[in-house]
Amino acid sequence: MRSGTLSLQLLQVQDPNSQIVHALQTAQSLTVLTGAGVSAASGVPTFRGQEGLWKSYRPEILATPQAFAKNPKLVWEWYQWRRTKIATCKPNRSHEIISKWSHHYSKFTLITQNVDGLHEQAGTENVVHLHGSIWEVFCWNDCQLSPPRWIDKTLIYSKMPPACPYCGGLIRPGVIWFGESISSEILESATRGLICDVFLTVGTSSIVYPAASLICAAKAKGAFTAEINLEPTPVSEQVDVSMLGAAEEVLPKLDSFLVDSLL
Ligand code: BV8
Repeated sequence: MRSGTLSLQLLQVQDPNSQIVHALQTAQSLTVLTGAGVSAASGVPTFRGQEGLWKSYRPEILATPQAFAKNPKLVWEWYQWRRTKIATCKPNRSHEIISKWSHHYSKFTLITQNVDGLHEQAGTENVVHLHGSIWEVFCWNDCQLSPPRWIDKTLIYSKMPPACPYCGGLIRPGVIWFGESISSEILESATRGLICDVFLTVGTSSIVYPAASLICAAKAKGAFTAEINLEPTPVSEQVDVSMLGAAEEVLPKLDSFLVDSLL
């Protein structure tokens, strides 16, 4: 990215008359897509950052059905470690601002790749969980006695890997792994969110599909598109405005310019 545009990007957030502020002030409908960068300030490790979760593991080792079939205990140890870490985390200013905006716009959609549940904890309306929830499980054998999925907030299982209470087989985390399809219901909910005045992507590396394709799909349908990230991503050159900065600093700044119009 050219240095000139970098300073321009930062100006977008300082200038109450910038394109992004005008777009948010005049929009009737807003869709936000979030990734791990939104939860970073809450203490939830990101996937690909310096301290990223993937740094110690490769996705194909842990986040695939094949990995689980091969070594369910290792995969559950990783998810159990993440659950115990996430259980101590609280929503941060990013979650709070997105929640506030979710109650303001007449049509609001939050599409999140995050599985930590912090958006719901912050009271956000209309959350689409593209990659599922770390606080849900379902039977690995899809046994007839068990529901499709259920909430299970156990932090330390007495037996690893944990057993299905309905059939005695295994349970698995209720998330979408690499190579697994996202349900048509969830994809339809996300697709409905593409029809919006503003599509804002926050804190995602934009390399995991189909999530990474959404902002350009929204732009093709006429949305004003903007990105907030600490660093450029593969979509930075394609969106209308790419703002470089920490979400927990940029979102409150943008909100401060909107406060009159949001009242
Ligand atoms: C599928 C599990 C059909 C839950 C995860 C094209 C089309 C369709 C599929 C593909 C395709 N090309 C390739 C594929 C296959 C694959 C894929 O995308 N691979 C990638 C690696 C190329 N996609 C799939 O398999 C998907 N399934 O499409 O089904 C199909 C089926 C078979 C074959 C083909 C297609 C399923 C993908 C879901 C995978 N599951 N997680 C869990 O355990 O958590 S993905 C994992 O990465 C997380 O869910 C996470 O959400 C996701 C993306 O990561 P980010 O959230 O972006 O986090 P990351 O650390 O990468 O980045 C953080 C960013 O925040 C950074 O940019 C950083 O700079 C920034 N940041 C940090 N701090 C801050 C900040 N920004 C602002 N402020 C801060 N403070």
